[in-house]
Amino acid sequence: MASEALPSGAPAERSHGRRLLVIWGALTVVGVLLIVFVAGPHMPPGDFSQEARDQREINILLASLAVPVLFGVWACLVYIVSNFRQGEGALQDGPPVRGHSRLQVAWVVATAVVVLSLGAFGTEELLGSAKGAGGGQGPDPLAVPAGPKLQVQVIGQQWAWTFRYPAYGGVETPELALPAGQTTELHVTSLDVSHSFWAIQLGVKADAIPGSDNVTFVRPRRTGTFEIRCAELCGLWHGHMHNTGTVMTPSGFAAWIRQQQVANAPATRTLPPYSTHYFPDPQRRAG
Ligand SMILES: [Cu+2]
Repeated sequence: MASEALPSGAPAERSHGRRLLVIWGALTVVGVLLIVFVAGPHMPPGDFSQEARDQREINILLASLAVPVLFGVWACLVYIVSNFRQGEGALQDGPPVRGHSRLQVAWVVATAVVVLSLGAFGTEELLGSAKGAGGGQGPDPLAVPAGPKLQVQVIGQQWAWTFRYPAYGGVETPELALPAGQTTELHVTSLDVSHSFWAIQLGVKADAIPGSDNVTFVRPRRTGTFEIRCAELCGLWHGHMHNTGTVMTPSGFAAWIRQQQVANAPATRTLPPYSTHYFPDPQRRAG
């Protein structure tokens, strides 16, 4: 019944609105500061590469945008429940509130601004920074990094990863080691079903699809270990398909690859020469 509606702009309503606005504003400021300065530096994926940093910044941005929405809903809920509870013995509903054009306009405008800004930001990121890092699309030819690149083949199969270094006599290992400060060109493929190679802290994810050579690049900035997971349900033991990779110093990597060559020697010695330089000739390239 419109006649019983609270008159828009009444003093009591305005003071409730102002109080709610102050509570919401204070919660939002504290929440955003905590997200940016306390949680932010620890947010995934990490700081191993520029891609990982970019992804972390996007996570911080999205979390910061979620804070005012979340606290807005919580503040309204708690404030309304604690201030406008129906007393004991009430037998009928309170009067309905109809129409609050300023609130409606503010709600539509604020929502539209958030959604359209995120849409514009996401489009710019997709178009402007195609560094070839994952997505299963293969690299944008214009985004292929310049300079020498270490080629590593990443082979998924149910349910393990194998890493192959064609430049080092076809060394093959279940461990992924990369030198810091050097661009690596990862060629991701699969022997059986679709998998997804996800080096989490490196910020790299690329689909591993049989017959496809899915190329992605990464330049680790520092040494340390990172997680590798299969990010696509690939069968019964999909959850077992994880591993730990290592970023080494260039000299540490050289020593490691020599060890691997020695360990691989009994196998590679007996193989025909071309096998030591195995690199797949894919049925098709991704992208
Ligand atoms: Cu899997």
